[in-house]
Amino acid sequence: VNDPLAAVLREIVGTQNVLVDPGIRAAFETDWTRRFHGVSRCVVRPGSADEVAMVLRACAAEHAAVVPQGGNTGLVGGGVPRGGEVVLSLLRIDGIEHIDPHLGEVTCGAGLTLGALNEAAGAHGLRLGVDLAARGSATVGGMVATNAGGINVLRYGMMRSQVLGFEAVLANGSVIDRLEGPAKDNSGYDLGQLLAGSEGTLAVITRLRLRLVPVLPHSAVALFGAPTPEAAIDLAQRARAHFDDLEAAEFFLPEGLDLVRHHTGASNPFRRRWAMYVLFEIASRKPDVLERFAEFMDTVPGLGEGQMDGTFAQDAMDRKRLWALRERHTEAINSEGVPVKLDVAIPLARLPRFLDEVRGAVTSFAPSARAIIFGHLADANLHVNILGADGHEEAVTGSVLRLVAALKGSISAEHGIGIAKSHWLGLTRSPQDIAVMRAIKRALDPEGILNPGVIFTDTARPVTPPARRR
Ligand code: 2HG
Ligand code: ZN
Repeated sequence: VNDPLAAVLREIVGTQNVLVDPGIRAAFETDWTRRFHGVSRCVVRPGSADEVAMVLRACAAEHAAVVPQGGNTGLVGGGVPRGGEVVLSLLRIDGIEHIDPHLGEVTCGAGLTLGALNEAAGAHGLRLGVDLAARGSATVGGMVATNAGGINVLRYGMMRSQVLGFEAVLANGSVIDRLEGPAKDNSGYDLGQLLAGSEGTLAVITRLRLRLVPVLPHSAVALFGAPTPEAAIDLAQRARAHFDDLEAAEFFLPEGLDLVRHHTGASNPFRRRWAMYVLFEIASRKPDVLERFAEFMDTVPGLGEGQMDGTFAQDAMDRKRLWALRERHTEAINSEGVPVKLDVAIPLARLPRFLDEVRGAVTSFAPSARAIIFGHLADANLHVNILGADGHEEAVTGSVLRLVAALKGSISAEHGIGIAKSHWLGLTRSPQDIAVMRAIKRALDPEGILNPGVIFTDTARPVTPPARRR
């Protein structure tokens, strides 16, 4: 309470926007899974880029580390304190400044949630091209900072593809304003793309100009049960070739379906148990989506002959019901315990081999652990959630990530490195790669104030204890 830094911050943002009460801070200090948490020095909630700049200058003067935070929906520990940092919450910078319905663009604060953005954009028949299950809480600033992926990547790309302009504050308090001007701009380095996926280690994003896409009025969702992963992959390839308006191709496995059904009370859409479930969504301006799904089903070998099964949603409620089987995996898993969450991508052709070997990779270090696997089939992006690995978290993580590296995959497809994967960065990024990344980090944040320990383990440093000076 007598921390002199908190006193300085109060002068900048107002007393009510510096949170020191442990009970009030708690929501900012623990991640969604409960796996990552730490006590912060305080939580500061600036209301503008200028205030962010003053906050960062004040923190730099005290050598106080800062953890930028959006909606706190991250899954790799990159947005919560490790212990002793100032949490810089962007939630107050959440204004919608301008929506241009003709250009399909929005200018808004970094702390705006995806849900609130889509509600406002929806009035103009528009939405953000990135969508994800955490839409109610995830903020656009956090989504850019982590280059979020989600369920529509195959159609619209990841979050970096939506960035048309940005405003951000560097660790030394200087404001970079690249909000306006033509999106088509090759006059030097693209700093917005550098910040996308930088996980709060290079700058604090304060405002964004984002591309919007049309809300397509007609959509159809189908769920298939496939006898093998190979058959599921073949099905996904067929759907990609068949439809030019495929916007999601997701998968889950029978253990995950059981868990979601147990957690939500949903019924099983199929009579028998399949090795892999694949969910597709198409969306269009034209109304013939159901007919086209029916046509597609006619082209799938084995369907209707008992070798594969498929069902499609008849109305919006049905679509929601099918999507829930996929989207409610995360919460169903959380209700069973604190999972080790891995987010990997595997070259599509090696995916069956990965699925064969991953359980062995887990149980060899944690015999009673179980892996629930689901994700984005079109992106070959698998979410490997391990329950019951208590005490063996690091060993299990290493074991699975080494398998991923051996198969030439990615150890973090869309969630980022955070602190959860920082020890394993070298598995898939070369020393030369990492040297360039470190040089960039040093150039933008020479004092190592911003999110120390995230991405690179050894940028973590002892945090200066409060109360010196003055
Ligand atoms: C999803 O695809 C999210 O639903 C969360 O990326 C994945 O909980 C997870 O592991
Ligand atoms: Zn995902």
